[in-house]
Amino acid sequence: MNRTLVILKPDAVERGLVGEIVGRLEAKGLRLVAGQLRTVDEATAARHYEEHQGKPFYPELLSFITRSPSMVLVVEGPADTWRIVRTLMGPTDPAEAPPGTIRGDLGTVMTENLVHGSDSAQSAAREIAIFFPDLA
Ligand code: 3AN
Repeated sequence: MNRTLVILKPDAVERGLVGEIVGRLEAKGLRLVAGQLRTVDEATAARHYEEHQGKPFYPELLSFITRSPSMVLVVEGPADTWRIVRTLMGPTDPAEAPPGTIRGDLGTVMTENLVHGSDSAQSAAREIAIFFPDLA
């Protein structure tokens, strides 16, 4: 079995879409391993988004992810579970995400795109260690 990190971001929690999104992950056949509703602090957000430090959208990204609670999950499935989650999420920009995907069905703008999923097996291991060190 293979694990990946999923964050239902503040917009998803604020809009009451946690059940909808978790339902899609479960309906696909992925299993919840860990889950925590938490307000991500700035230091944790900076570790998580270190690849984006210095980019023009970084300050907005940090203030968005820290503004209110996120639902942080670890999900488990077969090989390359990170890829399965990314397919369910759709592309980063909800305006381009096709219907049937989480972002395509539920989002409109890039800055509030509902969900994060690790983008490789290596990222999954790194990000699970940041949010759930006991699982690493
Ligand atoms: P994804 O969330 O699809 O993995 P990343 O990791 O490239 O996308 O970006 C992380 C987050 O940064 C995105 N979810 C989005 O909120 C924000 N972001 C990425 N690129 C841009 C951009 N060009 N303009 C504004 N926000 C962006």
